Amino acid sequence: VKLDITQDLLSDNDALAEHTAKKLRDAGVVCVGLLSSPGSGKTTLLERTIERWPDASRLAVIVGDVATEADAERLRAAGVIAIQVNTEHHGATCHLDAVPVAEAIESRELGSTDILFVENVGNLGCPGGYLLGEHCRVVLLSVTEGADKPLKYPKAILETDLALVTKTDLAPYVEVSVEGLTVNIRRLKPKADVLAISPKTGDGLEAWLAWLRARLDALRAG
Ligand SMILES: Nc1nc2c(ncn2[C@@H]2O[C@H](COP(=O)(O)OP(=O)(O)O)[C@@H](O)[C@H]2O)c(=O)[nH]1
Ligand SMILES: [Mg+2]
Repeated sequence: VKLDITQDLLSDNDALAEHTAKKLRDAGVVCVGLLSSPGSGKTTLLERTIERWPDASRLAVIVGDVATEADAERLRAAGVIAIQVNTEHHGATCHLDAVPVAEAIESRELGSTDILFVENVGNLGCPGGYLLGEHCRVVLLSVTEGADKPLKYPKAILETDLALVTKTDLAPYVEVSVEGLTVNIRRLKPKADVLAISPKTGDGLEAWLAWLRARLDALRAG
């Protein structure tokens, strides 16, 4: 007899993620998951977002890495509550699952938060399929990774609500165009929402902030 243990574990994970998503929705908090390869600029984007959000005290971040507290420290320095999850203490996994996220919000007063970001462990493959309780998911694809990555990691495109083509300031140096990446994203998902940004120069950040505000408004409008 072959038992599908993976399926059972995943359905437990999904049930907990659903509980987290409901708890956050009831508290009026929109939960935005960020997914990308290591070094695509997730934490940098959050730092620039925190600087620009009208009230940084209304943002919070749960950040996953295999080891170190480095990203949580960067985010605290930028002015938000940041909870670091080190996956080496959760079986050294290359992605977050619903348990540490649920634990992180368990004892928190959520009413004063607008957006809870969940920065996943840097990886375009492993996080696919693991719901955490996010209401929407964003994938970052930096031009420095090459234009082919959407095609190689299709789940990262298919399971997300927005694709951010990042580090556009570096496009001329790596000979990858924003258009080339966008074409490959849309080969998988013709109607994908795509924004081109450079957290370094600030290009595109207004559109990103508007996208976030629209998610928050939609959640609160029910
Ligand atoms: N040139 C350039 N560098 C960037 C940009 N965004 C992030 N970086 C750099 O990329 C590196 C990795 O960024 P980080 O935010 O730590 O990536 P994470 O691992 O996805 O959280 C850092 O050295 C950042 O300064 C960008 O838009 N342009
Ligand atoms: Mg990071």
